[in-house]
Amino acid sequence: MYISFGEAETFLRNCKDAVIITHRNPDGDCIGAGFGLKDILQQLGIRSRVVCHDDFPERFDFLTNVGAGEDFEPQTVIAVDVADPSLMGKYQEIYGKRVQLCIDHHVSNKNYAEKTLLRADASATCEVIYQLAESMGLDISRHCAMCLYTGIATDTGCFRFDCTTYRTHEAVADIMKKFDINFARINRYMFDVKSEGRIKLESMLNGMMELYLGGKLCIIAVTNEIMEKVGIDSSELEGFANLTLQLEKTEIGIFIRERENDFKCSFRSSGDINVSEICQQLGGGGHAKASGCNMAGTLDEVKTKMIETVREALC
Ligand SMILES: [Mn+2]
Repeated sequence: MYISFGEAETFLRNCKDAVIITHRNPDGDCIGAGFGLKDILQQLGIRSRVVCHDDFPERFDFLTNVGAGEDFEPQTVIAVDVADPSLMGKYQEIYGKRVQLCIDHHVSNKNYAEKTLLRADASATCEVIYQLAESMGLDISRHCAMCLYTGIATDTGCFRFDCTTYRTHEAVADIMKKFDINFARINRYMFDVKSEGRIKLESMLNGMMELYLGGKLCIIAVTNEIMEKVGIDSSELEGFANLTLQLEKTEIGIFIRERENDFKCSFRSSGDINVSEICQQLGGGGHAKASGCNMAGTLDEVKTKMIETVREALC
């Protein structure tokens, strides 16, 4: 059931001992939303714990160093930025069927929770949480402000992507007005600072771009072998997907990364093609301009399937 800000407020004010689930391959938005909501609950006198299938990458230490939360048997299950319970990884089995509240901004949200606060026009789940705090009349903490800023900045590619609206800027303007935070420093760590392995991989990138369908489709695939060679793990591949759209004629970019048992495929659209629809055909989902799906098989099989599906979508 989709709910309003008012209903979400009532839920939050009356909940107890909450576990907050983020998605696997955690990014700035789910980490910011998880830890930001934890702060808000704390303000309301409610204890909570943030969980994730994967470790939080080190560059988010400035948000996660408050600790994930106490150990307790949760009475409330909340998911943030999780469009589909399968994205919870190992937590799907434990909590997937009993999520009471989901806060999200993915148009492809599977409506799996008892109550869903969905704002598909929001740039980030952190923007939704900012609006929620506003409507609750809460003065958020400085740490919460850093969490929400980071989620909004990362999901908008530092306010460049299509999902950025005047409301996004208003939210961030308000945060900037109220808090003395080194935003430039956050941006530097989110967008500029890279590991040596990542720099090595980026220098290999030009040779790894594969063009199909007359250049309208660009695929970059990073295998475990390549990651091992340059010495990075998949948590450092954030932001790579956008590099598939650098060529002017490219309409769809797909960034494929190998995982243990399958391939994670991130789709980007530079124009009018809705990649969320393409990904939903492949069992995934996301946003119109940025979506993803997971595919099993060999890399060649996965690529063939991608090319065929995109070919049909381009017709
Ligand atoms: Mn998000």
